[in-house]
Amino acid sequence: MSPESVILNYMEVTEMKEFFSNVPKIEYKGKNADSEFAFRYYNPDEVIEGKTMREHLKFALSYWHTMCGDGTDMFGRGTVDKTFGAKSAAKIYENKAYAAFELMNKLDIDYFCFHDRDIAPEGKTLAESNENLEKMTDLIKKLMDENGKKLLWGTANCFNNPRYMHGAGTSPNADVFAYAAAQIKNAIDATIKLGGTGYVFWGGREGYETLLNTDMKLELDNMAYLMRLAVDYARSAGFKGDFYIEPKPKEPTKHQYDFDASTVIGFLKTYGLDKDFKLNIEANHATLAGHTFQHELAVARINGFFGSIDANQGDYLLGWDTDQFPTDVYETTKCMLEVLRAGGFTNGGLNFDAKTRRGSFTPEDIALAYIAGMDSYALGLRLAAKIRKDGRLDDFIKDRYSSYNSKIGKKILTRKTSMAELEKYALGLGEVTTNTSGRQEYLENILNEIMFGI
Ligand code: XUL
Ligand code: CO
Repeated sequence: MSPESVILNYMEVTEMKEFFSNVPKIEYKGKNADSEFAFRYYNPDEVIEGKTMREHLKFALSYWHTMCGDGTDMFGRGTVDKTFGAKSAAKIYENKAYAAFELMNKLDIDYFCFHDRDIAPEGKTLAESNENLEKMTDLIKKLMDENGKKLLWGTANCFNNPRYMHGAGTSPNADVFAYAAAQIKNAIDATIKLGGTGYVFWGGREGYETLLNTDMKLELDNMAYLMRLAVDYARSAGFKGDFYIEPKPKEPTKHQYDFDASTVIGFLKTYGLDKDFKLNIEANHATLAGHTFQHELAVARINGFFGSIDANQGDYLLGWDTDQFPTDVYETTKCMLEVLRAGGFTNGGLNFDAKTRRGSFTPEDIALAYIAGMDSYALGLRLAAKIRKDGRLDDFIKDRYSSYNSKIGKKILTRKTSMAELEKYALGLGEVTTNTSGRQEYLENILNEIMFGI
């Protein structure tokens, strides 16, 4: 077999009407479903904690992975053909759009997310790129209206083109800063045109390789200024949605400035951008930063920056971003626990920033991957609600801090004490004899019992 024959070709028919012809409309069939093309746990209309699963989960398709990613890695070319049966660039991008809406319909996904260059090709000049974007957003807007689909968020790809080799807003080259600003302006216009409820800044190459050639302060100041310009422009153009920063610690640069949730919150506060931004937390970025996904979500929530989620998972043995579809139900459960604790999504949602493995190369694999991700999140939601209803874990935490409900503890909690009073109290204690067990293993067993108890 020649290498080419491995590449999957959609039928070479440009007026092709159906791109995922072996994928039927996916419906909820319950856990005894007799087909792999069914939801076992995602029942969109079922009500949990007062809202339907559809309203809780707000699933989104990631245009870049699903309509563009062809499996290319640094050791080999693509294994999947994402030209969708077309030959010319114009037709390829048109067909990507038709295929995206077909897939969203079949999977019952209401939202999508895109980078400007996912939906329309880059032209020879910025003006040409803008024109391409304008044409493609006309078509996508029409398809959104016809199919009742919504844009969760848009963004600009300011990392792929070689001009961004040293960053975009953090480039040492002022021309690159200007080009990035122009590109972001147009991506914001496209987001507004499509009624997007969010605009994301993921710091593609906003970071550095070595401090030997880097003025970190100037780069951070410039990055913040670009965000300020973007926010002010978007608000003046009528954008009512949320802005998000998506933290990631490394890759592509050795050190990405938006390292993790805490770093980003500090950055936003330093530059007075904290009123304008929330966070888009990605599972695999959290683990690359040495945190759990739940940690990053909790940091966002307790600081008032909970916004949206890039739902995927990494591989704990690998040090890079594998963007796998999320199937680890412990993780989806802990994630949905944080989402419920945050009061649910407002403008945000669950965007599958995930791709099938290079060897899963058929159109059916894409549908099966989404089904796996959606069912895993549906399970996570069901289990998170069960954990809250059970109450033992919440009660344990409440009880663990009960020493703050009376006496000196109450004075500390109500901020009504002093160093002198605390010293007097401590001297009177002799030694602390009141510590109680953290009971971690017992709590882990309760979690298992709630999740798997039969
Ligand atoms: C890269 C990543 C991006 C952002 C959008 O790691 O997650 O796809 O989600 O630019
Ligand atoms: Co992402």
